[in-house]
Order: sequence, then C-alpha cells, then structure tokens
Amino acid sequence: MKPTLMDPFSLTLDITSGQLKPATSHVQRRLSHMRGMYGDAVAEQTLLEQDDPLIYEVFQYDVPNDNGQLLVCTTVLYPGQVGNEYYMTKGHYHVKADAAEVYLVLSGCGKLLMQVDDRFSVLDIGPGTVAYVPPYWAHRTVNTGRTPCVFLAVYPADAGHDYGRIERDGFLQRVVAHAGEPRLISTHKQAS
Ligand code: M6P
Ligand code: ZN
Repeated sequence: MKPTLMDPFSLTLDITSGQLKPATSHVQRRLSHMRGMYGDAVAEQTLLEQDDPLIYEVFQYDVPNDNGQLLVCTTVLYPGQVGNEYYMTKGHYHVKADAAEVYLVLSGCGKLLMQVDDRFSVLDIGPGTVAYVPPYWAHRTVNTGRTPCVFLAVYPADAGHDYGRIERDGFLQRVVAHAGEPRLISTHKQAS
C-alpha cells in the first residue's frame, strides 16, 4: 500500500527570539517541572517559593510520529542559576535509542553535555555551532551566558524522550559558576 503523502511546508523562524511559526506545540518548563535536578536543594526551594522561574521553552511543529518523519523545534533556554548551577534543560535519552539529533545554535549559549554508559562529553556551543548528538547519547544543554540560548533541533519524529533515567541518575557532571566562570564538577559519589 502506498503511504499517505504529506504536503510540503515551510516554517518561519525568528532567529533572535527562537519563535517558530506556526508552532503546534509549545512547552514551558519552570523550575517546578524539574524538581531535584539541580544540586542545591535549598536554592531550589527558595526559588520555588519566590516565583518558580521559567527555565526554558520549546516551540515545535508537529508531524506524525512515523518512521522517516523529522521533527523540527526550537528551544529558548534562559540565563540564570539555581544556586551556583546554570540553568539547563532536563536532558533525555531517546526512547528509540538509535535515533540521532542535530542542533543548530542561533544565539547565546554555553555547553552541550552528552553521556552514554560511563562516557561523558561536553561541547562548547555558540552562534553557528552545528552539534551532532550521536545515537544512544543522552543530551542536555546548559546556558552559561547572560542572554537566552536559542537553538534549533532536528530529530526523528519517532525518537521519543526518555527522561526517567536522567531524573533518577542525573548527568555525570554539572556546570557551575566559579568566580563568575563556568566550571564542570563531577557528580560521582566518592567511595568512603
Ligand atoms: C531540544 C530537543 C528537544 C527537547 C528540547 C528540550 O530542542 O532535544 O527534543 O525537548 O531540546 O530538552 P528536554 O526535552 O531535555 O527538556
Ligand atoms: Zn533528543
């Protein structure tokens, strides 16, 4: 049977704001949506009681979640810190673990953390960076700057997001401010 043909389409991207039009889904992630992910529980609680800050937004144009389809979305990751740890995305593996992803950074930014098993990778990213997330690697973006980090992502529509493993185990390293500069610190538990 012949597959149903989709009509070609184009989207309009505002490079500065990251707004994608039309966007059929718009996710806003506040600190309350990522409880326990930052290292400083006291700073997290204080911010939650103040104004539950908006950490990032994702604008996406949905297509069917079928093999062969590609999803296009933009992320606007705001500048800020929870304690000394920079604002970041939740981070995820793909449910379909062999699905890769490409990021094109449009403005601002900082670091792209990736990990698989006990391997960890960090890429510095900024305007014009094209970053490749290979199959199997979990990925998280961190804004170490003073302006929003805006990037476009393209990935297979049937990849799916597996947040559970990151919520449980976190990433192997965190990005914190030390004397105003980003520094990576290991989250490995020290053997006692
Ligand atoms: C990128 C893509 C999206 C992802 C978004 C936010 O735009 O990887 O699939 O949803 O970043 O990241 P997360 O889903 O980890 O919160
Ligand atoms: Zn992904």
